[in-house]
Amino acid sequence: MSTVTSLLSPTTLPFQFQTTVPPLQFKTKKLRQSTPKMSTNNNLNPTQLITPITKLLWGKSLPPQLLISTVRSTWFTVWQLMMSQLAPSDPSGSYTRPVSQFRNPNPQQLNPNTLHLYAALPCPWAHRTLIVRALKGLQHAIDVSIASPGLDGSWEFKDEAVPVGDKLVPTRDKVNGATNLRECYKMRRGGYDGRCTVPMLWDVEKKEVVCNESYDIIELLNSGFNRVARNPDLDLSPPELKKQIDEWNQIIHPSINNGVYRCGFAQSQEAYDSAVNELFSALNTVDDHLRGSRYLCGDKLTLPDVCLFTTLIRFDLVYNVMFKCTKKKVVEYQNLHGYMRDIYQIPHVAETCNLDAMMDGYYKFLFPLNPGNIRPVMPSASHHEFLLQAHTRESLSTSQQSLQVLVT
Ligand SMILES: N[C@@H](CCC(=O)N[C@@H](CS)C(=O)NCC(=O)O)C(=O)O
Repeated sequence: MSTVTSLLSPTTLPFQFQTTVPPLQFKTKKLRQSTPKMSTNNNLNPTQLITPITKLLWGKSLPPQLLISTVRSTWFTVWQLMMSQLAPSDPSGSYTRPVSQFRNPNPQQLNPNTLHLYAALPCPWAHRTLIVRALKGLQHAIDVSIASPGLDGSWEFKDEAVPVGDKLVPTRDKVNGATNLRECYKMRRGGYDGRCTVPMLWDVEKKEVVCNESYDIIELLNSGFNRVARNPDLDLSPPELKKQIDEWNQIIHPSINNGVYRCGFAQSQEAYDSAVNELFSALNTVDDHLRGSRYLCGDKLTLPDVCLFTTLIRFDLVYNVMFKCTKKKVVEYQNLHGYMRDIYQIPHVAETCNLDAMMDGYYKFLFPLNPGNIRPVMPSASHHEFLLQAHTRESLSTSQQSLQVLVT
């Protein structure tokens, strides 16, 4: 991936330009005069450099037709190469999510006091684990290191960011002192050469990856460590709701959580059409259901609600625009937006939602889908203040039991 990224570094001209450019030697003096000064932080906007170079070589700007036809074919080829590596697809161009390598942790064999969670704020899969950790009251037992997206597409650890209110912010690697997540994965006995994804649960004593599959981690946090949890009575996956939970998971994971990625990473029109239809049909099903039910499985918040929430909170901010999930915004639905605000307002949930980090993580770092790196303005209905507005969904609850447990 770093090879692909470096091929596309902003300072590299498309290949065909390089081959057609006449030798530069005898013009270097003039070039130096007409090249704008580098800014002191080396943060030069490449267009500042390219325009004077093309003027110097051709005497004027490049003809738009030449520019467009050359860059179009070059860019499309490189985009396909890059997507095939970063977002693998089947022959029809549909995104196929790679499977996680470390699964099914056994709580009997784990000591919560030696566990450490690696997460990142833009990532919806990591976000699930941060929410369940907070709702269960496990923050004191299982500490978290929060990675930031790097320019080469990897997860990095930087110096502790200054907290904004009570929101979680990126941190350094608190247990391994690594500068990026790959280093941590590689520290396990036997090393590691696969995808280095967040969330990842790490055993500090054994220096081992315990699990890197978000649903396994939230099940573990929900029921595996009640002996140390401050909120042991909260059960987000109670046995009597297991059947409903499984049924919702079978809709929400493929069609919504992964569905938005299948829209954004589609590599053919057909693949996109099929993903986007499936996504909005699932959102309609959920919205209809939520008309008469406070949460997906009734009065009690359960794991599928947490999973749905982390996609919904990013939907209007990111997926609607960048992943082309354009049929509707969450704010336009009758029930989904109130439902999302209801969950946002559960104590400790808003702390896990760093809306700025979410926007930056996608628009500024998911380079293949937004090569210009421009971050659009945050929609007003996605602002923290708006999310705190009344939702009136309490009236759908037939009992107060679930809330009493949540508010401890
Ligand atoms: N199946 C995993 C997916 C996690 C995942 O895709 N995480 C992304 C961030 S949103 C990641 O770390 N990607 C880095 C990579 O693929 O190299 C889970 O649910 O835990």
